[in-house]
Amino acid sequence: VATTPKGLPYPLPADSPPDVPAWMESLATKLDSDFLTRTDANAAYATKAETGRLSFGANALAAGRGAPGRGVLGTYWPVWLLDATTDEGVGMEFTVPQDWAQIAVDVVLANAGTGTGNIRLRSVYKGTGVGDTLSGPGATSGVTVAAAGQNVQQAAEILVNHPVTPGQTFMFMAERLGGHAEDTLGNDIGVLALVVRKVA
Ligand SMILES: [Ca+2]
Repeated sequence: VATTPKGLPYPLPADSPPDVPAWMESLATKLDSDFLTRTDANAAYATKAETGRLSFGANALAAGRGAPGRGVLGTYWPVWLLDATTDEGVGMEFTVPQDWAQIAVDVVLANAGTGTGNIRLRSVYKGTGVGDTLSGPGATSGVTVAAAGQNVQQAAEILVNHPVTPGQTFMFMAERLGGHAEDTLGNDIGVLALVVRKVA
């Protein structure tokens, strides 16, 4: 059996006689144009998956609590430096996209010095709509992670499966609680980015 350019079995022998009915020819052509190959489907899915992620680099983040400063790690990488002994944070706002029901947030960071120990991180967040009064955080959550080596990139999920409302403005702050008992790394960390992921 012959096949069409996309591999669909062609309902005609390869050496079709010239008197093959026109409707059979047109049916074969239509089947081929409607046929979605696995390769095409995978390509379409990859494109859609990219719409499930919002990334905010250091330059898209603003100072929140404390007095965090800007810095550069590894000669070229712009970061926000968060202190070892006081509480400091950086963050942003974004509009929740349509069809997003739950999010997770990763903070992408690096140990900015030669010290070792743990980093206590906390997320502060709130969603509001037009007419709502801006106020303090509606919720917070914290996590402790081990610091990697100096200038080694690591990611920590600091918000897990949180429900959101499409169209709302969502405020998100990533804080390092330098004064927390579990925060034992004795030098700054550098925040490279916050990555918001759609999980549902
Ligand atoms: Ca500390």
